[in-house]
Amino acid sequence: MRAAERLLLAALCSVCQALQDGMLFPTESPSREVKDVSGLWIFRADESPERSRGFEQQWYKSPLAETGPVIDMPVPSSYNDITQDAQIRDFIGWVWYEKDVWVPARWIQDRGTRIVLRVGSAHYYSVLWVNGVKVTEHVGGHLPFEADISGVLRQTSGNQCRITIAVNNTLTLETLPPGTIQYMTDRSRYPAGYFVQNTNFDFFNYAGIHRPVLLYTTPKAHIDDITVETTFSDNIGLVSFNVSVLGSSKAAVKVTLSAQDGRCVASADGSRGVLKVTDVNLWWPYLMHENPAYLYSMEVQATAEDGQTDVYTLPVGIRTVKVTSTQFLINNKPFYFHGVNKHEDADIRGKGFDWPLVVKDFNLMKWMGANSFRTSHYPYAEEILQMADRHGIVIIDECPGVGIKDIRSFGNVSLAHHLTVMEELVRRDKNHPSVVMWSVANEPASEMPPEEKTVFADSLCSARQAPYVDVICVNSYFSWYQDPGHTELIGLQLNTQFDNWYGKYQKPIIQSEYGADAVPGLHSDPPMMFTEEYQKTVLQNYHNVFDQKRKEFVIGELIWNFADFMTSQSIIRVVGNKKGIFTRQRQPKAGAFLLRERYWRIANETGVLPTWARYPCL
Ligand code: GCB
Repeated sequence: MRAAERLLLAALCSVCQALQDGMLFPTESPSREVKDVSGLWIFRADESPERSRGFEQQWYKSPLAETGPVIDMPVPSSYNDITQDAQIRDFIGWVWYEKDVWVPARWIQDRGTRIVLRVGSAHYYSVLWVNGVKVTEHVGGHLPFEADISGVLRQTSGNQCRITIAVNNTLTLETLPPGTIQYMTDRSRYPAGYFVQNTNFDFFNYAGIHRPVLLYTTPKAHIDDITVETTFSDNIGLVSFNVSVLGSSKAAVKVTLSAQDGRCVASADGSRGVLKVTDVNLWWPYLMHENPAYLYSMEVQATAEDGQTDVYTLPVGIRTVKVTSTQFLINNKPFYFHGVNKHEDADIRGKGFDWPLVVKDFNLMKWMGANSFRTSHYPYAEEILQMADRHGIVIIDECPGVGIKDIRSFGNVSLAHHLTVMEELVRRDKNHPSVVMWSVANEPASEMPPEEKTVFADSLCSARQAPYVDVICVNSYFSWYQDPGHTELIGLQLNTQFDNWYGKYQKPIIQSEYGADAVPGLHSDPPMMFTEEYQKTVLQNYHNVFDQKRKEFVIGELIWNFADFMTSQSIIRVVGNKKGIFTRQRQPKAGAFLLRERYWRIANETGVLPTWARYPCL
């Protein structure tokens, strides 16, 4: 294991460089093809004591099945809950994935075609080979990475393509989230070489290839990145765009913006410019407007000197975001976040991307009148952001800076990696109208005096960060972690919390977490901890205070959590965290009905609802 850890650290250093290329979501167009190579892969965990056998024996050089026993593994999925083997569930170190795919012959033959291999995400550190040749590596578990594999395919065995991906879930002081590997040296209690992975976050460290693996093509001269920024004045929408093209220095760029009915509403030539849209349809959040989530379609064409044209179409929502000392404004109108915190988490698949789950979750959020969610505690799949764009669900987009509690995670290497991850996140998500805020970290011990080693911090934005942020997000668990059982104290303590933060910084506040565990089906009256009645009572007490403070400077409330989720095993978790208002299988607890009533009531007070949506549950 030590070798694997060393390998991980060495790679971290080599990859900590500034980003150069864009990372547009792969879509088909007249010039681009996409081939999804997710599905059934084969898999082998490197169970050697040092986890280094795969590298020593070069498992990427030959078919994985020739190196030893392999098993089937679905992609995307975490590997942890797929088998009956606790060793696979709790595995730490390198696992190996492999799949043979066919690449269309014309992709290979046409030398003007660029072939890219893209992994939506793999947790945590990945190395990729194609036909035994290393094509890239990536540090970080929640963002995409890709490699141009045209050269490798053309040099090796043509259109047969063996993709090998080694993934290591080890977390160190310098990863995001951080962790430590602890070797247990007391031989009377632990066998030789015994180690555990320690972390300071409250969700299971699911690992594997979590999002789709795609092959896609572009012409050699291709649109590499597009950045749009939007604003409006009266009924004129303005879309500034910046297109970067790689592979040609003189490509002619043309940009066309179309309305939902296909009508062209503006166009321009050149790689930078501003499009003017008269009678603009703004992008509005769900429940704030009769026609929310309006998306234009921006088609970008780049024609290179050789006459080849690359075409990419980007959905564009025109909206503005502003923050005052007491309000959050979308399109200059006050927006109140009534929403949820989520996790990418489900039975069997762990953190694996799954369309049925995504669609079910959006249906549940809309059912309960939620207008927003936070991507606690890491970036979610881009397909989820696209859903949010299309449904008008507002997003606070969080980086995986969670559990940063150890003083040794505050050094320059950690900082450089944190900056790289933030850059990767913003590069990927900057054009989504649903994303209105970046969350840099959850509950870091940034208030910690340098000499201290570990400190418990209970607010997402701790005091040392507050001067630098636009919105203060506070997590608190009165009557749960503090004064357990005493719901009668919530009113006093929550009022004090809000008044202290606002008094000190005069910035708007979101209650970014609050809640209580409820084991579904457990009841007691008067309420006791862990029952559905207790969860409801905690929520009601918080809501009473929110209702006073939202008239002043509280701009949102996000329940912890949307659904129950898996954690590591501990004496405070009963098969995972049970603070969900839905079970892990997405069935409502009593708290879900309470929130549903509340959110629709708030929406009816503050939004402009379409007739179908008025008072659905009041
Ligand atoms: C928190 C954390 C979240 C935990 C939650 C809890 O403050 O931000 O990750 O799951 O509390 O339930 O303890």
